[in-house]
Amino acid sequence: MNTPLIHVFSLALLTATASAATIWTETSNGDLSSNEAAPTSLVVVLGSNIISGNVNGTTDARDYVTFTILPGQSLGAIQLLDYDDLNTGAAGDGNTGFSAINLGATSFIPSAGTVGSFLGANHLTSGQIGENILAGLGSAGLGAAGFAGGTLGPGTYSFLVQQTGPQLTGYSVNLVVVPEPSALLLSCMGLGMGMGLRRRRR
Ligand SMILES: [Ca+2]
Ligand SMILES: [Ca+2]
Repeated sequence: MNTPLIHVFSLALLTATASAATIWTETSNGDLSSNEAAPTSLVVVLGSNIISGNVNGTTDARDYVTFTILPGQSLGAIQLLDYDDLNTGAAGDGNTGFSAINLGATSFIPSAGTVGSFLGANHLTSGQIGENILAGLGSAGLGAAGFAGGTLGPGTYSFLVQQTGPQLTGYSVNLVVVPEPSALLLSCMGLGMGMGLRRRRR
C-alpha cells in the first residue's frame, strides 16, 4: 500500500471514529425502559454512542434500548466502559450481571425459554471493563443463536443489561458504529480516485 492510500484510510477511519457522544445517561435522562415490549428508542450515529445507567433486581432489573444501524454501517463493537455490581468502586465484589442483544425493536425477558430468541447473550462482569463485549455476546452460547464475525450489520436491534440480584449495579457501554468494510473500501476508493484526478489536473 502506498503512502497516500494509507492517509486516505486514516482519514476515513478518523472520520468514522471522531464523534464521541453520550446518548443517554440515567442520572439526567431517567431510567431506561424496563419493559421488554417497549425498549427506549435511541438514535445512534457513526462513531461512539455512550449509554450509562444502573440496574438492580429489586426495582429495576433490566434496562432495554433499541436502535437502528443504517445501510452501509455496522455495529462494530460494544465497549464496556464501566461496570460496578455492588456500587462500591471495587471490582468483582458483587453479583455477575447479564446482557443480551436481539433483532427487532422489542425484546424479551431472558429465561431458558426465551434465550433462543436472542442473537447473543453473555454474563457481564467487571473483569470485562475496557473490553469489546459484542464478540462475546455472539460466541458465548448460553442458548442464544450466536452470530459470526463479531459485528452486526444494518438492521434494528434491542440490547439489554440485567441484574437480578439486589445490588445497585452501574454500567456504561459504548455502542461503536462503523462503516461496513465494503462501504469503507468504496469510500476510500472514491477518495483515492478523487485525489488522483486532482493530481492529473495540475
Ligand atoms: Ca436503569
Ligand atoms: Ca430500567
